[in-house]
Amino acid sequence: MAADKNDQANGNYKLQDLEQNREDSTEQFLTTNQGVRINDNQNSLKAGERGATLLEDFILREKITHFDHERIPERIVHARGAGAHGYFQVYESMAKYTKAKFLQDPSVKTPVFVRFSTVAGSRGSTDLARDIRGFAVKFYTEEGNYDLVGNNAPVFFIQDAMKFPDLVHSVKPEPHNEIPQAAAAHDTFWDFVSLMPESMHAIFWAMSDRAIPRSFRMMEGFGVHTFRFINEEGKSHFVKFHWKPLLGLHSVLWDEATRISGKDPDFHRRDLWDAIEAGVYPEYEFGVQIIAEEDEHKFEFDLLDPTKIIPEELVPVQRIGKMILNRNPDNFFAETEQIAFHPGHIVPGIDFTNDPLLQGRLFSYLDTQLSRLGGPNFHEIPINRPIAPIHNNQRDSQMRQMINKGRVSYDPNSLGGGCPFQAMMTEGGFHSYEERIDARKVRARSESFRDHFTQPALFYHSQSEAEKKHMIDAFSFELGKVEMVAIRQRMVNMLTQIDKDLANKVAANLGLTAQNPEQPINHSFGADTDPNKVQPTDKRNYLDRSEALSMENTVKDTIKTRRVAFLAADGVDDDALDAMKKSLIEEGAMVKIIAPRHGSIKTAGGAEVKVNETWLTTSSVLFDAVYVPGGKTSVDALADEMDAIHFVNEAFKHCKAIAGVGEGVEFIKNQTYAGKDETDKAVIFGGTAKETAKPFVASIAQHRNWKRETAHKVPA
Ligand code: HDE
Repeated sequence: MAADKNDQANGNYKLQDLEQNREDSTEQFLTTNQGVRINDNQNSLKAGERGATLLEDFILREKITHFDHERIPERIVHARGAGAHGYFQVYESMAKYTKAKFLQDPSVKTPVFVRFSTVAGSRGSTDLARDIRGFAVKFYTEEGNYDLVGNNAPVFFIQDAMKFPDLVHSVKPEPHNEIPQAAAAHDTFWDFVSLMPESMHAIFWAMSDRAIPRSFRMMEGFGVHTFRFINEEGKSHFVKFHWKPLLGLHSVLWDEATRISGKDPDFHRRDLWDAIEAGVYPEYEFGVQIIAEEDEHKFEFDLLDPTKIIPEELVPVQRIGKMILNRNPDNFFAETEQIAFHPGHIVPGIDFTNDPLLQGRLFSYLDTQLSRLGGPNFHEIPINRPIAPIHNNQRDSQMRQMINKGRVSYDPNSLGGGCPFQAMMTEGGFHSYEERIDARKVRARSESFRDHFTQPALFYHSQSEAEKKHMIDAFSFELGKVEMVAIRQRMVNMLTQIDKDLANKVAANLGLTAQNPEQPINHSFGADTDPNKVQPTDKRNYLDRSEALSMENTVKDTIKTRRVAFLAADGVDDDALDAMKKSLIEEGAMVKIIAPRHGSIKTAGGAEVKVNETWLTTSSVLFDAVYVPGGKTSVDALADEMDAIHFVNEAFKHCKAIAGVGEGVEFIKNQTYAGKDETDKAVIFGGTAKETAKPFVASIAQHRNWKRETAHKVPA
């Protein structure tokens, strides 16, 4: 594992803490779970060689029994995920706003474990589903564990926890036939959301490119709810949390996503693993939007409403620290599967608001671990164990690890000298923020939550033309998979409330006409309220555009960890191969040689070059760019190979950078669609690899040439 030797130097106390549970079988005897050495692991104990197996065989029974019980329930949502260890450091003390210790001292490295996930699919489903991604971070702080359980979208589909089971039932596979897996594109989901105008903002994020990220390392994270920072004086500020990836925000195309799902359903998981193993550690800056308590009501939306963002143009995101993921788990089950996140795991200096979605989450996460991990001692599982000491009077239950000494398990006591003591606030004792409450007990929703259309419109209007087109395609695809025409119609009618042009385009693709709904149906405020009082309010306009919402404006100055395919065969030109490889690797890219067979190929100069993949084992959709070096016999072999031609065409279709030198130029020009358009700046031809490398690197850094998408239709 990467960074192993440096754990100590890293100051990563959590990794040291895990050491006591790590097991390594190297040079060890095979034993039973009782430590008895096993002499035959091939045969069960029988009454004669051909006789029945004996009940007495404790070795067989132990082995099979353990196997029979290997599985635990998968997470009800976010079942599919991948995790990594790392650490977090604050840039400068945030003492002005919060007393949280891990946000005070820039020299302190706080260990973290991060789990990224999709939401709807099962544990074995594809990484490339169109879905929101989970972005959950556990900080092992010296004051106890703090979990920031966020998503890669800053808004959620519902405003009140009461609706969560309905939302999840609607998106999960339909109950009668368990179809479709890991997809929102079916009737029950769109039936539900088309009756829930409050879901529109999150729906717009889910229909955008953000829902098909290129990598977990290239997506943002958001705490979603408004939280509180509390400082030493007890003063509260509202805060929204952000994660900003240093590699920028990048997505794949939907067509590509569906193909990746077949070629490598573990694409994101593998990408994270490979980057960490290669020592190119994923990095994210931690951002906060801070709002003074007095400004709570100054916005045209409610800070407690989880379907709203605070546009960065209204409150800038301050980048206050950095998280680096530098170590893969040793064991997926022990760490990534058993980690238990809970928004209620907070530390002094951070507190909740009354966001009704957050309030419901505070119940759900502890509860769900009881059935998922089997009992209330899940905090003792190594990955969940805090590095801060635990002392309390909780006792017993399944799988208890802690051996509590003494007679006393109650408080107050005199027999134990009154221990363990309550901590004063000055001693780090957690004290909930004393928010003033003076209210009636009601089952209701605030009127300030009724604007559902302004922010999806802001989101849509902030997208680039390419991104808008992708959203129209996404709505058309998803609704095209809905069988009930009435649901499609209700949904396009809802879209007219947000953007008429979008609604008309989607309607046209569905063979419908978008109509202004006389009154959008809204059940979300309660069935027995006067329907007129609960309708969404009309769209407003407090901001035309927010640059931060478009991925077009992201970082585009690096090709670190980008995967580049070199298509080559025997006779490939030595310089064309070596010089390009050197230039790309210098910039941090990952180069793979794709050839007609495994083993190695021989260059024109007689050198042996190891082959990484063949046409059979890989595909262009698993790469960011393609390069065809010269060398006559090499290029002739490619020209004979339909899969090689398809490889380039498909990369071209998906708007990727393509380069060729020497005879490679002729191959691209004569055999593929990529050579047809001389104005296409992301198709680069050169005489030598050296002169071609620079523009090629610049094109890969641009991620995609979206213009190509509208200019060319490629039958690949
Ligand atoms: Fe979750 N969510 N959620 N959620 N959520 C779970 O907890 C729930 C919500 C999020 O990698 C479950 O341990 C309710 C918002 C992530 O282990 C469960 C509501 C956000 C993960 C649960 C929400 C999230 C979960 C399932 C509405 C973004 C995966 C297994 C009231 C801020 C964490 C588990 C991991 C997981 C409940 C809404 C993010 C059932 C009731 C909003 C990233 O407890």
